Amino acid sequence: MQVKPFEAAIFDLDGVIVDTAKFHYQAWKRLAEELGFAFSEKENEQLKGVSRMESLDLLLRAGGITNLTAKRKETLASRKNEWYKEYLTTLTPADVLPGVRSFLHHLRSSGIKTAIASASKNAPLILDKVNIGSWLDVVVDGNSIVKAKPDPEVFLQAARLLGVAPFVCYVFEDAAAGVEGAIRAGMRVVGVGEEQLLARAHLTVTSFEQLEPVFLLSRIGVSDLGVTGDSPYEQ
Ligand code: B16
Ligand code: MG
Repeated sequence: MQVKPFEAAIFDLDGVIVDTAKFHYQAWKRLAEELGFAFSEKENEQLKGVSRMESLDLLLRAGGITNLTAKRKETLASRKNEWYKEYLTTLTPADVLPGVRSFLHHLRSSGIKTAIASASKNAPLILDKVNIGSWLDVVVDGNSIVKAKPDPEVFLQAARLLGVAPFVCYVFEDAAAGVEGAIRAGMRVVGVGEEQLLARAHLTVTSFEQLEPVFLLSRIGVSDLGVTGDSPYEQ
């Protein structure tokens, strides 16, 4: 198998660069409780990477709530977002996940381009609070896309703005919807989190600390990551 070049790294934000996924869960759980039902961490897994309004629909379905008007849904989503933003006030540069800064540093010093591809409309606020904007070439977020993950739009837009082809990109994702979107974009995907939840990723790690030695120092490609057989990325 021919090894594809690695020219760009595209990162999801919530749950990959910074642990804001826990704040989303806290806010959705609070909303569920206010509406009179419990919402587990397992149920929350499907909301990861999915847009705010789609997340609300999934939450309401989990609680057996149907037939809400669009206006009521807007109100509930805004309420959740206000709580979420309240939790974000505690965010500082120290909340960037372990190994992320060092990984970004190595990427950039190896000439690899970097981007964020997030479904979140709060991405600019988060990036500002954790102060990593200067490590990134491009940011695409929920304010500039029409179709949410698992649609590949956010990843393709990031590659286009970076000026690279999809097959030279690696995507780093913590959500099944994001892994699927990156695969549909024709990119290679590293899942960050639990392997059984991210089964479609080409490789899964629990942290960037674990990834850095294998990934960067040797500048390896797909075959070295154990992806063999009829890869859609083979040319
Ligand atoms: P907001 P990511 C996603 O961000 C989150 O994973 C998902 O839980 C959230 O619903 C979505 O952003 C929209 O976020 O309500 O802040 O616009 O993981 O794609 O960086
Ligand atoms: Mg995420």
